[in-house]
Amino acid sequence: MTNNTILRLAIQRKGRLSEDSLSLIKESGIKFSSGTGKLKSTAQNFPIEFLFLRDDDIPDYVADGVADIGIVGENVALEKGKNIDHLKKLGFSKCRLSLAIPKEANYKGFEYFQHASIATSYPKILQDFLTRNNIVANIHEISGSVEIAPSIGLANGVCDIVSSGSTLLSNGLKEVETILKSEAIIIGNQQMSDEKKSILDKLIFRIESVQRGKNKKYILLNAPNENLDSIIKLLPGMRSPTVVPLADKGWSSIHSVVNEDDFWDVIEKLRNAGAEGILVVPIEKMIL
Ligand code: PRT
Ligand code: ZN
Repeated sequence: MTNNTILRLAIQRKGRLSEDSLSLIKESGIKFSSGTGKLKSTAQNFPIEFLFLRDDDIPDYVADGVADIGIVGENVALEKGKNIDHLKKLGFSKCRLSLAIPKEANYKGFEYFQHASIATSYPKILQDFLTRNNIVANIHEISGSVEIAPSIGLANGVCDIVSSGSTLLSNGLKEVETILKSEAIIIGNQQMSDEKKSILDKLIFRIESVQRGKNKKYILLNAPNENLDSIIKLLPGMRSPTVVPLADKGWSSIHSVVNEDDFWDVIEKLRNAGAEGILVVPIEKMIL
């Protein structure tokens, strides 16, 4: 770097986003110390500084420029975020924001919520949703333990984050509408300098290389030459598979990259097409 510009990234200090946020940074080859209790840390080999904060505070800090970028759930970015850019989805901390009601209640549609009272920590997202669906309801904003509101008579329903659904179930509630599907995202300040933007581009390039590798596997296999054509058809590779002759005459080794999702399918077809000695290797990073 020719100047001293540093990008400030706000990360959740302790909670569901922390571990995956830190792993992503580490997998991107950025070294730093993150001892417990630290509020700030500077990377040793990349112009970036970390602020460790409560997730609810991150959108404001980013909007104000105290931090340049931050990692939060989309639910928090939408609820608390004003004047911030949503820059990149990160694929972890997936959950949904849903409406739920007592499990014995009869649900026929949104009308259930007409003039009802709903407890939530997400009044803004909920109000937008209700307005879009022409529902007038009474929103009770509470900051925690939203799921107990119906059983103590505070509300007819809740609007809360759901992951496995077991919290709703154990509180006698059933999920009836999904308002938002959420995952961790990078949010950004809208007035970043060009120097900061160029550091951000480098960071995102690294993150994308790591993410791409995560959904792929590198595979190596041996096959008799007469089966090469049919095997190559099964393997897309980055451009096309690499084929290397083996010392054993009439045999070749083939190297390629396959998608995690169609992996078992492809392996089965390869075996049927005469492939042997198949090795599967994780990919750390994938640069296109
Ligand atoms: O202390 P700080 O304010 O920083 O953290 P926090 O307690 O506000 O947030 P935290 O760490 O709980 O969650 C951070 C983010 O993780 C959320 O904003 C979501 O984007 C995401 N996330 C993913 C979740 C869940 N899964 C989740 N299951 N956030 C909360 N929950 C809670 C939910 O509120 C409910 O109480 O888990 C319960 C439901 O889980 P299931 O599996 O029983 O359905
Ligand atoms: Zn929070």
